Amino acid sequence: MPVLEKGRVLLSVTGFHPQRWHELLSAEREVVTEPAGAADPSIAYAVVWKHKPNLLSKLPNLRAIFSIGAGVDHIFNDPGLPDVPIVKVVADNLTQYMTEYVVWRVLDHHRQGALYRHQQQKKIWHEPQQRPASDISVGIMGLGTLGRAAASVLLSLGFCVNGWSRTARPMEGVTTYAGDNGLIPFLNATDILVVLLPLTPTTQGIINYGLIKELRRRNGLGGAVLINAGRGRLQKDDDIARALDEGVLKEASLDVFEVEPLPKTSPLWSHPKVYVTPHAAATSDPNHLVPIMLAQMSALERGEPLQNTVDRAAGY
Ligand code: NDP
Ligand code: OXD
Repeated sequence: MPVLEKGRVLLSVTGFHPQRWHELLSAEREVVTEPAGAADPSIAYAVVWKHKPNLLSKLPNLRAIFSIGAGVDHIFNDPGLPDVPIVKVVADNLTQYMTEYVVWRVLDHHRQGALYRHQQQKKIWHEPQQRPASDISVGIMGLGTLGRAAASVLLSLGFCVNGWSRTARPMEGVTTYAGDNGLIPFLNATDILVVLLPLTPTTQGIINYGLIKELRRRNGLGGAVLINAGRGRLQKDDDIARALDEGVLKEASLDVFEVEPLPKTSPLWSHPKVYVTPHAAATSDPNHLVPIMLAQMSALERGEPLQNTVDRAAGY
């Protein structure tokens, strides 16, 4: 016996065409893309990606906001955000995509992919020295859902793995560090830095020149490496370019940028030490995610609690 009436869904996205999300949500629920009037009382749920500011505060019966992505910074950009639960994406296939991206980029740097691409272009037949994965420490900044999944595959490949989180997050086989006091020791013990942090007021701009300088530069890799698949505004694009040019960083793989799409004028596009992907590390697949959202709406209406809600004070 439901304790709440079946609610309608507002689908509000910018930056891509939401047709497939609309079709799949409509299989079970009435879906609207614009509220009817200022205060549409029929809408119980909002499914959003970069929705229009102050849109949701006008909905008097809103029960929950569902983010289309694992990151929820786009929701906190709304100055009129209503005080209802926010649900983030936690889904096996998105986690798998991110693990693939992280392992792909770590292996490419570890196995000197950039050097081989250069050698092939120049038709150079030369075998550089190979080192075991156990010589390399990969440090994962953000040991949450995505960070832990990537850490366990990297461990199985033989890498040493460090993790840094806001609160203590022990993980077998991983050397973990937490909070402000743990940051410098974590960086000093890390050769390849993988950033999987959420963007919050605390983490904005954290990947800057000063932080990069703290990374370990041992013989193994021939220099520190940065991989950012978290959010672009965690990093200072110019500081990364400077660190690369000065040799403070050997190489970088960047999936996210301060401004997206990355402006054509950015030197990162053509930097020989940078591997650019267009915010594509882990895509949100509606075929996989909409059934999870619909199940959560039905569960709420049966009186069950929502899963994977955001801690509003922490901002993620
Ligand atoms: P989680 O919320 O599960 O994990 C976040 C981790 O970051 C936690 O370990 C958390 O610490 C840590 N953290 C947060 N704030 C701080 C801080 N101030 N200092 C230290 N550690 C901090 O998030 P997910 O793993 O699901 O996702 C991570 C991010 O990945 C998303 O927010 C999104 O921005 C990005 N993303 C990017 C995609 C892409 O395609 N490029 C796709 C999907 C996600 P604690 O464990 O103590 O809470
Ligand atoms: C996400 C993303 O947050 O795609 O899921 O960036």
